[in-house]
Order: sequence, then structure tokens, then C-alpha cells
Amino acid sequence: MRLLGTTRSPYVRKVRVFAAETGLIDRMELELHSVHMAGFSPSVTALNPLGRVPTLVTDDGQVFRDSLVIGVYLATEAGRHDLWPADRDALLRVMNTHAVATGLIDILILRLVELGKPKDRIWPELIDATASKIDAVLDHFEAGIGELEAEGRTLGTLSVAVVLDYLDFRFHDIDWRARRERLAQWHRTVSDWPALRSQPFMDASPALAGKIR
Ligand SMILES: N[C@@H](CCC(=O)N[C@@H](CS)C(=O)NCC(=O)O)C(=O)O
Repeated sequence: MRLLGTTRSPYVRKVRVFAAETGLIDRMELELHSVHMAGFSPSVTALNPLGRVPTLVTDDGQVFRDSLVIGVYLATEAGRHDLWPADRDALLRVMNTHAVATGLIDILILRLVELGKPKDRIWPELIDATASKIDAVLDHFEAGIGELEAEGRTLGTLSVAVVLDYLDFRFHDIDWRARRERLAQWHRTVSDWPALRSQPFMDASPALAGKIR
């Protein structure tokens, strides 16, 4: 399998973590492609009209174009119904957890992109709105920590761990642990999960360090 991506994208890291968790990482080759909203990579666009990573090409030529779609493919391929349950209610819980975690990634990327603009083009109201939403999502996780614990290891909770790691990776100015001791403790515990440990964020290209790619 070929995974088109980067080592600094949170969406790609979700997939790398899912692949490690399912044991399919050894069958996957990470092909580095730097992409950006304001540009595109012809080799990514040839496979994914959105021009986005992660994009996965399976050994039998199927192409999957979103981190959740790839995650479901990997979990079902590996027969891991604990990660992506067959039971309807359990599945809806995992999907909800996943949606909030990945929605937070979307908000963080939006914030990075906005902050990357020349100062006179930054929209301050948007920066403020992202700050409120980041707080609200983190408070939501803190309040629902019992549910995260009960859910165990799923595509949802792995995504929560990835977005918390992403805050540590890119947002040193956001002290997300303050006032959220239970979430911080949960994060410390899950950070020991082998799939998360084995697939860290990396900024491989010093020239691009800190850029949103
Ligand atoms: N919903 C997609 C989002 C993927 C995404 O936005 N990836 C970013 C990299 S961090 C990207 O490719 N951005 C380039 C673009 O949007 O043109 C997923 O979960 O895989």
C-alpha cells in the first residue's frame, strides 16, 4: 500500500497511528508529498481531486481519500471491530468522538492558515472564534472523560490523542492542560499506547519547519 502524506499532517498521523494499531503499517509505504491549500501537488491531485493528503492506494489499486475512510478500510481489513464497532450504538459513539476530534483538527488548521497570512490580512474575529472553539472542544473532552475512558481504544479515541499531540506539536502558546487535569491524565495514559508512540509527529524538512503542510 502507498500512503501519500507528510510526517507533520495531523490527518496523516491519524492514518499512520491506525495503521500501526491494526498491524498493517509494515505493508504501507509513506510517500512524502508536501501539499498546501494555496497550491497543489500534481501527483496527489492525479489520485485525489481534492489535492489532499492522506491518500491511500491499496495493493489492488483502490484509492481512499480521507483519514476516516482510510481508517475504516484498515480496521475492517484487519478485522478490528473494537476500533470500528459493528454494533450500531457503539459505532455512533465512536463516530461522534471521531467527529469532534477531527473537527478540532480542522479548526486548528484554519487557525494556523489564518495566522500564517501577512498581518494586515489576518481576520482577528476568526482567530478569536477559533480560540473559543478550541476551548469549547477541550472542555467537552474534559467533561466527558468518563466516556472517553469507557470507549477504550477506537478510531475515535486515537483521533483525540492525535489532536492533543498536535496541540503540543504546533501550539505551544495554548496551555490546554490548565484547568483540565483529567484530560491531561487521560492523555498521559494513552500516550503509552504503542501505536501512538511508534508514529510521532516529525518536521522532517527544516526549511519548512513550522509551515502548514
Ligand atoms: N478530511 C480530510 C482532510 C485532509 C486535509 O485537509 N489534509 C491537509 C494536510 S494537513 C491537506 O491536504 N491540505 C491541502 C489542501 O487542502 O489543499 C482527512 O481527514 O483526511
